Amino acid sequence: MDELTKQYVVGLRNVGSELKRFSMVYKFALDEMNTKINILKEEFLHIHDYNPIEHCSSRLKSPESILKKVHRKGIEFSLEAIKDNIKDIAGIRITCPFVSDVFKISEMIGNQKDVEMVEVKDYITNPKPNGYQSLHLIVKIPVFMSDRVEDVFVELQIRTIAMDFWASLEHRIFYKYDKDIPQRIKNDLKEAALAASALDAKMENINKEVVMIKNKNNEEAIFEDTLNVPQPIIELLFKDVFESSLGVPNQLSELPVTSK
Ligand code: 0O2
Repeated sequence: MDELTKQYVVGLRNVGSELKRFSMVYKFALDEMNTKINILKEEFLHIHDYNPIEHCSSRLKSPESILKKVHRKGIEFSLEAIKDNIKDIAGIRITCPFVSDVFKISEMIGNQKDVEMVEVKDYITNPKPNGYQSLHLIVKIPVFMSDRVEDVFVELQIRTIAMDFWASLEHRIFYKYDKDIPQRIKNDLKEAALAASALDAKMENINKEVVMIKNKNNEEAIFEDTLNVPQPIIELLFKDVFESSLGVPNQLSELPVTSK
């Protein structure tokens, strides 16, 4: 191999290694963000006995897709410029049962000390003209490498199952289809988005009502359980409270206690 070819091969290897490291940083950012989301999910489930995340998936933008975006946005062709300007190389999609969960998750993520909220696009409050609904967040998180800390952008798309159903099918049917689509079809698509939104509102209301019924039943069950606690134990538990605050000992004997 002559000197020039050697230099060329070494140069290529360096570029390859740099690219590999570049994409690794985004993979680590995804790993880190996924861990954060899992912790939130498990803790929320533990405290509230409820899971606000139905599904979570992540992806790294393909090199082809990155290059297309570089071209489309007229970004300078360097790793530094790509890193600064393309903020959705690492992407996470979170699907939630209800609209309120979407905002709850967004708030919990935003409250994390090492997560910087860079951009919020609320297509739920303000849907896109075609009907698309979703909450998009661009966050910046630190990724700790062996020799440096990299601040990495991650795009989070948070939406309900109904919004995701519409978006996934619309994407399949003709998102980025650059030919003209008849207005009638566009209207139908928007109508479908409105139907999905109405379904979300209905399901959220049903859920609220059922939660209220469940809570009321729980309170009644706790009250009944309390009544079933043997009288000596209740007296023991509340003796000090009654004697000190009322100055009347043993008023509890009037409670309809059934000892088991
Ligand atoms: P892909 O193939 O899904 O990754 P920007 O990212 O800033 O250059 P934009 O459009 O301002 O472009 O960003 P925005 O509005 O946050 O949308 C980014 C992503 O949201 C898109 O990624 C889609 O995944 C999704 N999205 C936006 N609009 C629609 C829509 O009308 N229908 C569907 N199904 N998805 C949508 P990409 O990179 O464009 O595409």
